[in-house]
Amino acid sequence: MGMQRTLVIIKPDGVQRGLVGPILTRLESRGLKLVGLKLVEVSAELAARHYAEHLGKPFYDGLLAYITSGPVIVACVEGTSAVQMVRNAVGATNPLNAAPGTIRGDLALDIGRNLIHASDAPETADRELALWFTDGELAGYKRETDRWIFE
Ligand code: D4T
Repeated sequence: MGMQRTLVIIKPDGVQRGLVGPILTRLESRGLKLVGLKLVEVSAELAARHYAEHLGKPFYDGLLAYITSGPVIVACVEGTSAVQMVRNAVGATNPLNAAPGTIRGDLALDIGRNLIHASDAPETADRELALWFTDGELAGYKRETDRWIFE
């Protein structure tokens, strides 16, 4: 698979627990390129648009309260098969089932405080990136290290 961009959100617990650096380091160290990064205080409206697919589910209200409970870090990362790559690095939705070595498997305990969001498919990534970033906030640039990361 070729180059993809995907959306990552470090949720309010990640910011509060001082895990922004460690989480971004894992993604950067993998070779993924940061093309967008900002801190956002999430409005109820944006939260509802982001989690529209979960409307009506029993955990919906708690999910919206959680994501709006403090600032989040939103990132766009780019790399080969970035969508699946980041999902694998993040681990299962419920940290109980997240493999050791994954972000949730190493740093989280509870499904309602699972630290991080990552887009689950390329089409979702396109939709979510448009929701969280304007085109002008995403940078197109080359890294000198790219030839050491991509064949
Ligand atoms: P996000 O979207 O936050 O990256 O999580 P996932 O992609 O891994 O999982 P999801 O969309 O199925 O769930 C979204 C969000 O809802 C919370 N959740 C989920 C919950 O609190 N209770 C539940 O039973 C489920 C299924 C956790 C993640």
